[in-house]
Amino acid sequence: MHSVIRNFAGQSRPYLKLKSAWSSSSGTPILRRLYATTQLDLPALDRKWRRVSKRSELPEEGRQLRGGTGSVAALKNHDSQSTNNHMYILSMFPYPSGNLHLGHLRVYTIADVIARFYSLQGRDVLLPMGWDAFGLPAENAAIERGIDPAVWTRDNIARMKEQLESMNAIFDWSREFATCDPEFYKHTQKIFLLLHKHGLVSQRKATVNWDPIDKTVLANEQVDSEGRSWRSGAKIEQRELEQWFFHITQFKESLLRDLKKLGEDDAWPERVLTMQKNWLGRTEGAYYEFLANTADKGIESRKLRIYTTRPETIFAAQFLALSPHSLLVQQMAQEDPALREFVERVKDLPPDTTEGYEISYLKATSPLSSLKDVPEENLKPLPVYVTPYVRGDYETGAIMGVPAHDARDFAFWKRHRPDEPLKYAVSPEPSGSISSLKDGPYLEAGFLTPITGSYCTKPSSVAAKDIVSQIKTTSNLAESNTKWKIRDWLISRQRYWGTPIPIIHCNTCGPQPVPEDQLPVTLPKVDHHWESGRPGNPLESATDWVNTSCPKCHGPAKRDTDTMDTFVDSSWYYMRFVDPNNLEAPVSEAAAKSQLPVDIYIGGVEHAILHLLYARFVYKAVMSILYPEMGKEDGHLSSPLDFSGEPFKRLITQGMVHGKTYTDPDSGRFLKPDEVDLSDPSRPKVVASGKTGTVSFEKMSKSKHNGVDPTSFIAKYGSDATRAHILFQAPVGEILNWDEDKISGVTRWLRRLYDFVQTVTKSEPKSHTGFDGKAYFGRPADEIKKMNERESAQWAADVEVWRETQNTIASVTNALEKVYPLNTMVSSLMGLTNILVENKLASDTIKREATRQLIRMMAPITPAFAEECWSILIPNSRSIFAKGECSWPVQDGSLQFLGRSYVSCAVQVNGKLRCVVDVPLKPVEIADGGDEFRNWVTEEILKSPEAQAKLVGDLDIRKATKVFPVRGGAVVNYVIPKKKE
Ligand code: ANZ
Ligand code: ZN
Repeated sequence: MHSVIRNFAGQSRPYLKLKSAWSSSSGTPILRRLYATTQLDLPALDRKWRRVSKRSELPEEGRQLRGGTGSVAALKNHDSQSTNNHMYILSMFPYPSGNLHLGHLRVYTIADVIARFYSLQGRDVLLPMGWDAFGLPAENAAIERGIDPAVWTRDNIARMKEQLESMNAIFDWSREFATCDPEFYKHTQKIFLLLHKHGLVSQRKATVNWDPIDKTVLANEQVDSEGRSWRSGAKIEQRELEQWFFHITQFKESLLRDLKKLGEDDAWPERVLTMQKNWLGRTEGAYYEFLANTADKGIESRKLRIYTTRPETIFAAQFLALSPHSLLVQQMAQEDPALREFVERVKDLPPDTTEGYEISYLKATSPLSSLKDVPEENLKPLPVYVTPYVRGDYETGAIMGVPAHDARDFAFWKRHRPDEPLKYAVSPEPSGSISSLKDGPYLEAGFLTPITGSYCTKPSSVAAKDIVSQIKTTSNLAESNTKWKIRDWLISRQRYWGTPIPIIHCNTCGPQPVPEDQLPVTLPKVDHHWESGRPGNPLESATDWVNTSCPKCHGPAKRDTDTMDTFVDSSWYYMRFVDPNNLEAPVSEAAAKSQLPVDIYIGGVEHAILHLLYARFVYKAVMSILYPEMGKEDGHLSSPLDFSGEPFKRLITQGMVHGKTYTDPDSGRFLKPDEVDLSDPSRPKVVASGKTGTVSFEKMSKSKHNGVDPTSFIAKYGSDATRAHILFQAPVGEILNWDEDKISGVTRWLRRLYDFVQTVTKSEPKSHTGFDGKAYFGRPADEIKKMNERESAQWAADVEVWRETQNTIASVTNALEKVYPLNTMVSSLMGLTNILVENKLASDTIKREATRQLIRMMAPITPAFAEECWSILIPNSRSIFAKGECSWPVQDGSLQFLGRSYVSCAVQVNGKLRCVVDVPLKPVEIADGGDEFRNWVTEEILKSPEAQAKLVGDLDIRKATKVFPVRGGAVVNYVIPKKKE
């Protein structure tokens, strides 16, 4: 069949290529086949529908696509909507390196699929895109090639945007911005000043890596393991410089507290929550004072202060240990030559050493002795050791040794007191029984053991608090202490390509904020600097720019020449997308309240710590100042630090994309594409040696020659197949091993479905009338019975197809809601396609309706393909995505009628009716009338008690030599030869 090619805007364009019906052999064309087969040209389909959607977008939404910044007209779409219908989906915005890679393609595909899904569900979806455009690579390119970083960045953005467009996503480009746009960084500066005003920013001295050749500050990543600059090779110096800090530590309590909320309903991955928690690093520890007594040696008895993070284990303390560097040890060493010698020998040993020296004349009494009813055995004075595994520069330089609960203490104890039994204070058993504990340390928390007297059976954490507070009250020999690992965020960089810090330094008035009406402080042009290839921060030498007047006293003053860490830009960009053209504020109250926070945030797990923590902090800090009602259910905040709002409701972390890598089995060398012969894909041959190359999947990199260019891949296979391939190959959260060969499964699927769609339409009334599955399958029992008798095969097929359709709707919707199992969405859709295509018996109505549902479900993944099929199915439709035209399918309530229902089967033996029994509807996978069917139906008949009773002896249908099913199994006639007497 030669299908008529429908085309867009009257042009004749071969979206379907004709496979040559003529093939030439010995120069003479011969007619090989009567009909040409059609072939789906996916890339052409892409181009067609991208053009269509571009055209239809413009007049309708009134979009004025201005390059770079968004338009006010586009805003109305979102801003006027009620909050709860709004859905903000965001993928982490890219750094404009100039090249889109597969990691980008993967994350944006996921985002777009989810966005299209919610849009089909009638939600008002926001899917913006922008550029994280400040940062070092642009500056390095500038230094190396003498071009302005702004120009380099703009070029890259243009290139990447073009590449991005080929993936056919519904990004709202009207909101596009780059963080290096002055319109954007004006507000980055405003945020800086807002935080400054509220005491959340300050300047203080800090140590930085200084490159004395390039005269510049380096990030830690730019210093190699030998302490040399990655660029100049100079030995890095540590310098004390004035640096700007954001006081993230002030928000540490709420940053920790609110992780709980993010953990509900798996909104954020457990792994990310744990990393954030560890980064914040809250530990509740305590100081204990032990009493060191000495008989002789003339050292007065004195207090020994130790630090512990497991205060409840004090009951199991079996020794004290001091650092060789501690003051007490230094003092004692003067009187004790053996100790002096030991200290000299061991003081620089590594921290895993078990070397130790017992100070035999020193014994320590535990502060537990100040408590009543402490079991006697805990009050024996403890031996005191000196050992280098106790550091002199950490806390008090002294510890209590708990061999039963600490691995280092255990190793030490085993060496020095091998015969003394361990004392356990904590047990995994709620009863506190230690019977399950072997002769080794138990490192976890648990329940206190009987040796702890009245604390027995208490959980570790509770006991820890109680013991410390009890000792504190009775003797003041304990003090609780909470520590945090998180430090203030150093945001200043001695770099050009970043947001200038909006501060003016005046010798008289000190640092002054740049007045609001002078924002943004824009970066000066310093082309001469790039051209001259000079190192260092060009802002310092831009004298016209640096020299200014003090906003307060108007005397001569200088601008701050630092710029902000690019993490500052990405800590708030998601706020800007909901209000990209606001000149006054980073984001207006109305936009913030109706559209923030982000509903679904998608990105790489490499940002699990810093970016997400900074963004959470900046959101809390800025919103608690600007719109505090957003951070408390009842709208009242007792302190800004209590703000409970979070910027990202759900976080989806996608896995990496690994590339197919070929290695020479002899040398282990990575092979370039032209060094491998892939003519037999199952056996990659090393060209040079003829041996079979080793195949593995590795992180993509230039050195492994395993990179894949997404744009050329899309050009070859079309964006639809590429998108489906990406999703199909791995669950969203896991590593995706990119194997080009595997896309053939996807393209075959699309082709097959496309052919099927065309056969379905042929038999078709063209109007799109609603189909009511519940009424169709839930019709009265006697009618169903009649259907079964007349057309049981067709009815059974209808039931099967519709049941699969309904189940697919449920599983696909679920996969889209959960996001991580999107790979199963593709397989469900492929499964339904198979059932539809292979089912020859279903009625036209059901085939048509099921196909419509299937195409609607495919729309988020394969938008152009779905558009094309939809336009064939519903020729007068505007677009499968047009609001009101087509919504996301929901189950129609027919499933209750689609359980494998039974049909009555009249069983005849040798032409005579013997019984009528119920048998299930024939599953579609069993072909009608074949041997498989005969065996199946015989087994089903014999499951009925009536058949079992009647069909015995001569009537045993298992002995039949011939079986004739009639009307799809409504009647089955068995021929059983009579036994000869
Ligand atoms: C008793 C104990 C029992 C400990 C137990 C641990 C487990 P962080 O988390 O790194 O702060 N410690 C204290 N000061 C030390 C020093 N100067 N040099 C070496 N180790 C020192 O570690 C705190 C824990 O490290 C403290 O808690 C202490 O050992 C040890 F089952 O005290 B612990
Ligand atoms: Zn001044």
